[in-house]
Amino acid sequence: NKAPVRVAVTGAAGQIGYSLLFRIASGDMLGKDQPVILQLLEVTPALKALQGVVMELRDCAFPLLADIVTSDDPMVAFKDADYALLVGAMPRKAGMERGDLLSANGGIFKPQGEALNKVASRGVKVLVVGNPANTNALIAQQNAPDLNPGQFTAMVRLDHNRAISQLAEKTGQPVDAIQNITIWGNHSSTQYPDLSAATVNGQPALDTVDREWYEGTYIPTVAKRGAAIIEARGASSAASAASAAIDHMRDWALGTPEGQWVSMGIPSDGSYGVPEGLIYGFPVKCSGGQYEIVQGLDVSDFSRGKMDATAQELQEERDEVRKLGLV
Ligand code: NAX
Repeated sequence: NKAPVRVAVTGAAGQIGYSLLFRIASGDMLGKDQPVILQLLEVTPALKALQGVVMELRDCAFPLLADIVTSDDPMVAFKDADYALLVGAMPRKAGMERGDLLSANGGIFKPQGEALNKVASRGVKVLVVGNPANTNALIAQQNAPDLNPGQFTAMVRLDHNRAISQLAEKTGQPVDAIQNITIWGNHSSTQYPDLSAATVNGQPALDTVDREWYEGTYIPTVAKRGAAIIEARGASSAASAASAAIDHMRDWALGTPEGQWVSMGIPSDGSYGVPEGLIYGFPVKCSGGQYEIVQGLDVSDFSRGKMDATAQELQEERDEVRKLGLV
């Protein structure tokens, strides 16, 4: 029997948490042979609701769920954590400027980065889901100087999965016929869902769909899917976001399938001309618990423009949080 690993989740009493925790505890994230200890962080007023979620988790009698810890203190919730899923964040409210949003989230992700730095396992894998995810990941990373910057990642996997499903629907093919889509850049409307290297049943995707649909319909549909879900459901994506978080962590920990890649928001090493240090969506392959950027892909002028625009937005966010003294 494997020893349990510690999985910290913030915002655990929220909507995404309500889908995510049950999937982690059932073994969907780290495998059906890997026991887990859940370490759940919430703000003080949400601890009672969190207790209700804990009751339900216990009521599932998951064989892999070794223990549950709850706290409103990141120093407790992140203690010895092997994985940390940072879901709790301050959402944008009507009339909020980008600076206000980044400053409110700085108040969350700076202390959480500091706590991870002090008490998490030295090999902790961190996924930031809470928006603005890329820049929140940057804030946490910059406040954790004793950890490797590469241990901090942001979620663009929901966008990646949406991009697969939209193409599958258009071509009438099953989702597993589709491979090697990339989401470049920010988890925002400037993201670039790129089909240049994607295939449908091994054939180039861009030979099977027309260019006008790709540029005029596909890209904006994927990029604005979050807003379409809110419009239809009256609430933001939750189960699909949780599922994407599971996919991101599972692939990072256990590896991507041979010959395929996925999209992760990771610190840029300058690959593809993306300014170093930005937390930017890249195509990656994972094995042995490490990710590596897929190199050598062709970048057309169209792609270059899109990749630069989303990098530009991330640079502006970084400038803003620098001004605020958060990084
Ligand atoms: P909810 O508002 O339902 O839940 C968030 C929870 O976080 C609340 O229970 C709140 O009490 C808690 N929280 C707030 N500050 C905290 C802190 N300092 N420490 C611990 N917990 C704290 O939001 P939910 O729908 O679950 O979404 C969570 C975040 O995911 C939001 O920021 C949302 O924008 C973001 N999303 C990111 C996505 C992505 O693809 N990267 C997609 C889905 C989602 O929109």
